[in-house]
Amino acid sequence: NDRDLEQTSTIAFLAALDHLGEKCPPVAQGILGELKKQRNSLKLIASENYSSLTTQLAMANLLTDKYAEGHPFHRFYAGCENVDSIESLGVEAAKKLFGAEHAYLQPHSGADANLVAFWSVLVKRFEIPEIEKMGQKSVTALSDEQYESIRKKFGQQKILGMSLDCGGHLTHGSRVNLSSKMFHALSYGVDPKTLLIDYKAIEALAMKEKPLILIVGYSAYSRLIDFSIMKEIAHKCGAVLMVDMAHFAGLVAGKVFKGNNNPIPFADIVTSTTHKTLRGPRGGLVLCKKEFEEVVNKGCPHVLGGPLPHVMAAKLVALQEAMQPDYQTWAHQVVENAKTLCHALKAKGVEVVSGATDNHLLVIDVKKSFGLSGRQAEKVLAECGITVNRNMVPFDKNGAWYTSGVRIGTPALTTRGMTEKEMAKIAEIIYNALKETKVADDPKTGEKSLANSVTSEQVIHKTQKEVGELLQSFPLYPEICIDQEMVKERR
Ligand code: DSN
Repeated sequence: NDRDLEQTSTIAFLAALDHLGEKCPPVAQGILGELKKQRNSLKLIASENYSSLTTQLAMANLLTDKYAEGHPFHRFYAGCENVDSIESLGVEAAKKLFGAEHAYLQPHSGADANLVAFWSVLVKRFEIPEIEKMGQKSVTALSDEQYESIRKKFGQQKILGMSLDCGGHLTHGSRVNLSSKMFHALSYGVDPKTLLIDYKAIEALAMKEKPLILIVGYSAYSRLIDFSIMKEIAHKCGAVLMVDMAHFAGLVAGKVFKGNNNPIPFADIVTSTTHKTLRGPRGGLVLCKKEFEEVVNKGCPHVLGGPLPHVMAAKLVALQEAMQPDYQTWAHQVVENAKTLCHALKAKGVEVVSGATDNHLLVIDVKKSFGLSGRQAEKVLAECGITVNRNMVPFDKNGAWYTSGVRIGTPALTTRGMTEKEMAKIAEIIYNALKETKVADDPKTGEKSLANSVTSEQVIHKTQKEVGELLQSFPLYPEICIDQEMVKERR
């Protein structure tokens, strides 16, 4: 049956491509170009994956035409029966998969999911009590003066999250993001010696600052987090515990992160993307305790535009896929692969930030290991057919543009079927390519450049060949035959 489904998906994919080739060739060519590019490179970007064709097709249809503001069975538009059905099934699937009390599938991204969470906490813990103190029932009943007095106090509320250079996310209070403008944003880092989360230091800061929200979660931290300790800290300082599990949602769903490493039982609100380890469509979701259900369901109009029914349909497909037993096997393999890659790189003397990995990613310090900036390492690896992204290391002196690190993740290649043997080979390929890369001088200043580097043609070709050989045994979307993909040029 799964096989039939896959074939149907493939036929539909090819038909769509053919149709687009006639109606809008640049789009068909872009899709085809991306397929070819992804087939021919080793995708090691920790936040990327390969969704199923079924997931992709659920997004590509007329559900996109429907407005459905509100939430299931409670809409501001007529004719939402089909969206109600899809969204409510998605909500139930998310609750079941993660063991959550409530789920909200409308956020368009992880950043949007975080905005929904922030605004829900502000409304629930700050705005509603203020309105009650004024003897009113709702925000719309306030006088202009009353409303203005509440509005002025919004920006005085505090959040405490992990800093960007230590592995946190932009939306957890970085100065370049709205989160630091909505809130008085404070951050915690990692221990400068071990580069591990320091629970005692977080507790001391949280007790001093008493934030409204304690944010836990990361984009570039490779070790386990004990959420029971974070819950205790939040409880002691009176904060709401919000966990952004965008990076590791698939490891929670796949039962790799259990007990104290599973945030769901401990956090008041959990946010996520749906396209990273969760392996679904590009989008976000929020899970929360009952207490926040009503306010989270008002994500639109609080901060979101109208829901995307076609993407929620794809989220339902992906959530159902994540409930299949082979998903758990896949999730465990993702972590085994990351550990193997990490050990193999360390064995060659490469400096791994925080010493090891317990999840799907690792950050290597390319400055300490190879004398390169992250940008230089990222560029040479891309030329060789290996896609990674440059990343700051804790307390990085090279800043966010050049960086001193490279983040490497295994979800996508695990979806392609690779296991420990291939990871050991990939570590060797990466090490050899970076070892042979030399920093160039900046043509303007004559000093060592952070942007330019030199790698011989010979090394690039050798590495490209090794990457090609490795990829041969792991075809991407093998059901899609390249001959059938040729898009007719229409003039
Ligand atoms: N851009 C994502 C990542 O790469 O981790 C986070 O939003």
